[in-house]
Amino acid sequence: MTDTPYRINYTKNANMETMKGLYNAVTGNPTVQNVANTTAAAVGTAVNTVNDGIRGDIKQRDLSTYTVEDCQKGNYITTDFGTRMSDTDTSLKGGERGPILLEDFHFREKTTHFDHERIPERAVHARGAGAHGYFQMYEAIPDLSCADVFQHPSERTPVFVRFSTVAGSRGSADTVRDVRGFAVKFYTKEGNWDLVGNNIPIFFVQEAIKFADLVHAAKPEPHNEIPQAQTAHDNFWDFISLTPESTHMTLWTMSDRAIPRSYRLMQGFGVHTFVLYNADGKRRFVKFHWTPKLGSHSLVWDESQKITGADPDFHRRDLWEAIESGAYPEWELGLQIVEEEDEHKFDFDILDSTKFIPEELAPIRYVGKMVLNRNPDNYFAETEQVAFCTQHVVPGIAFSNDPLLQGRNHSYLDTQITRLGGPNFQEIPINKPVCPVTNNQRDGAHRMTINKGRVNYFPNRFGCPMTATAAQGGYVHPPTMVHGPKIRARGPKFAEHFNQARYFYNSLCSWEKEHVIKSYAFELGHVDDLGVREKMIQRLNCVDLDLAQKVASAIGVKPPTTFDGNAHDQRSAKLTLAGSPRDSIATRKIAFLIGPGYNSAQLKTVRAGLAAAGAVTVVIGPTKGEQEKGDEAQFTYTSCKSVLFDGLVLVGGTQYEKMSQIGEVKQFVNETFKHCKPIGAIEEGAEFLKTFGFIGVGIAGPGEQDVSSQGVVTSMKFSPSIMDLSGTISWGKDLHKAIAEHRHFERIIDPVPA
Ligand code: HDD
Repeated sequence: MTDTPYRINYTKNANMETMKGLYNAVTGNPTVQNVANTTAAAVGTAVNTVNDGIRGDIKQRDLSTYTVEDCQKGNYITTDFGTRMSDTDTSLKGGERGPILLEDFHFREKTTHFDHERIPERAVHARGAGAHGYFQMYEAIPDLSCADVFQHPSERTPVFVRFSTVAGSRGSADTVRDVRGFAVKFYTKEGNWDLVGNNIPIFFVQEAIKFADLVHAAKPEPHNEIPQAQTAHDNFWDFISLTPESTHMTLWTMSDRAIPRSYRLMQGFGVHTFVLYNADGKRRFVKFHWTPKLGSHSLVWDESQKITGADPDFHRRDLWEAIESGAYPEWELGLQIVEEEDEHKFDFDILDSTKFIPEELAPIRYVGKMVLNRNPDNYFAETEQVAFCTQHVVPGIAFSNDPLLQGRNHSYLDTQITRLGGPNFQEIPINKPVCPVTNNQRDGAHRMTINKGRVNYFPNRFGCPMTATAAQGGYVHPPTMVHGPKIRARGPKFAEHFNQARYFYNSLCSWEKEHVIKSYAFELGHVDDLGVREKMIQRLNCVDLDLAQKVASAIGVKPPTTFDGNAHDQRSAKLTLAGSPRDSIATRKIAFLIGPGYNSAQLKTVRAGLAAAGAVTVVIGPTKGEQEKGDEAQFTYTSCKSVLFDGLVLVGGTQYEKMSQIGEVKQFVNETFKHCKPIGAIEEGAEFLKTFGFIGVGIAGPGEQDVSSQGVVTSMKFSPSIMDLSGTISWGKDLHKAIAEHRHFERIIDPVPA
């Protein structure tokens, strides 16, 4: 690999020693080990030349010193300690048919390594996928925070992000109904900052001390370890029904937010109220928001259940493929700021993580963006070994007294010690900061650093390493008043649990409400204990009477007749997924189902038109590979399912009477419709679609105009300009709109068999 220059612009503590240390720590480059005779300016120039290419960032540079090229072609196979081996397939035996000898050091070493290759999976969030990228500010915000990561719009801070589900094991499916983890590690010049959030802005419990109970209840039941990666069981709802503060969170997890279409198409939230402080020590409260550029979109429940079988790696694959194809996922970082003096002005407590701060009360200011542009080289080394800790902060970012956050600050460091085998996990390449680590920590399992010298304590007669003042970039906890008796209690506003739950439910559009009702009906329908089901209906009846009644009727509980809560009508247009941007079809995956006689010109034209707008097109034919007119099919009717796509196109020419005899084809079309996805059809394709008799859907007939109805876009006349988006109307334009809409929930889908 060539020696790419990269950026270090360390202004805050810009003395020569720091520059040297920083440079050497990051590069490990012997040619610049001694820069003592060089001027600071020269070092600055040497390291300041920026290469913003994918592999040019400072963290990638650091990681590359540990990276070994693929397969090591041309090398001989060796033992772990370097001895070349003549045979790695046959063990050393006492005679061809005799016992294996203890002397076979190669067999023993290879097998012993294998025997110890697994580490404990994460206690929660075991299933995940990660990616590298960068964070960049739009403008500096020194008024809000002195953190260096927020000051330089011209610079890119490397990040590593890990998305995850919560409840399932490492090998569980991606698309289960669950909260999604959204953990971001910023490799800043002042050390690592970990923002360990979720895709839902609130949490189940108010106190960290309840986390173990929550997770025990959510995980598979202890006697038989069933069910995997789902909360549809007695123990979970038993806990929830007895924990009224959780009601609000379950409204979110029963909503479509818990079945995202993609990690790329979901929001992220820091959840807690954090604190930002500036160079003058002025503190403000902040909530962090990640908003995806392509909008927030979800699956439908029937579909997500089917994907768990059709492609358990659905989200992992989606993230990987998007990055490999150059369609880099992007989010904006938003800040919701609350002045310190306004801490108590809300009717909820901002320290209570079961509440969000409505945007109407504190608008979001978008200050930067995050782009993920590189897949990991090695899943285990990077995504599995990455260790996020909420307590990893940098000067300018601090904690509020949220008891959930305070407790998390203990738990994350603690868990890594078990998971990663000791206290030196900060030396694992993916966890290493890009700035120097200089302290008196020594020893412990797997210590990599060879610290020279006699001193491993402080103070010492050499005064090293020095403590840093705030002006020297030291973390000085912003002075904060702490008062009150030592007491196991919570603030008085923590006692109210249902107002925001109702606020959220009020804000949902009609199809979102219907999905929430069906989700509760599904989950509680798996609960055998009648007492638990009854208790849950009592909880829901503190949120909304109609919700409680409909769920009760579905789960064999007597529906309540009068509402038991505060019947307020507050709502926000910001909380419905229906309000998310719907103007792009970038990265949507569209299937083309073709059969004998298909029209190749139509196929090519429509594919090219969709691809030009950023969509991914996939051909499904009777056989894999080259088709009768030379087009390539990536899948066959039997090797893939409709649930893996965002929409379907049926071009003309195909002898659909033959296709209609094939069960998989009929299921494909029915399911696409049932899951409310866009369907485009031309000529014979439109006629074929008519045979399905979808209720209320208009379809173009012979000699008729193009028809776009409920996301079904049909035309009886193909023209080479059909995908021209510049005119006022065209089939292509309507198809584009239907795909951008993502789902068409106005359809009547109940009678559709699929
Ligand atoms: Fe947690 C992992 C997010 C509450 C204890 N948590 C973990 C991960 C995410 C979150 C995204 C996976 C990180 C990764 O990809 O490696 N957790 C949250 C959020 C919470 C939350 C948004 C509430 C606002 N967590 C929470 C509490 C505790 C924990 C209250 C303990 C008191 N979380 C853990 C953990 C994990 C973890 C057991 C498991 C693996 C790990 O930390 O590294 O320590």
